[in-house]
Amino acid sequence: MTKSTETGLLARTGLPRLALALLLLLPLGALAEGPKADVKIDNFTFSPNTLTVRKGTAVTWTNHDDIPHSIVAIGSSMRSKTIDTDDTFSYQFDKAGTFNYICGLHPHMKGTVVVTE
Ligand SMILES: [Cu+2]
Repeated sequence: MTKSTETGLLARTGLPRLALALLLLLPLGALAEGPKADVKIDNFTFSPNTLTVRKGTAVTWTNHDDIPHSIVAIGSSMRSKTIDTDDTFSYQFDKAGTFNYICGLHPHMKGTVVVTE
């Protein structure tokens, strides 16, 4: 008798605890994610061509062309591998400043990321 009562109590107290744990985990997960922004590569053009983001933003480039591209920053270490069709490259900007970049395969393709404090 006592055993089944205990099990019933556990079932009753266990569920709210699980719900509470999930509620606590969700905001933490959202914080870890941080802000995000996207740049499309389409028809040999970065869009938006100049992207302005807050410090800490992860920018993702997606290649919509049927030929590969890459992202090579001028004067900084950011450099992607070759981005094939429908592939992406992400980079988190942790410093404020203006980051000019080109496509490593087509250097006439130019873009800018402005990172604000
Ligand atoms: Cu290219």
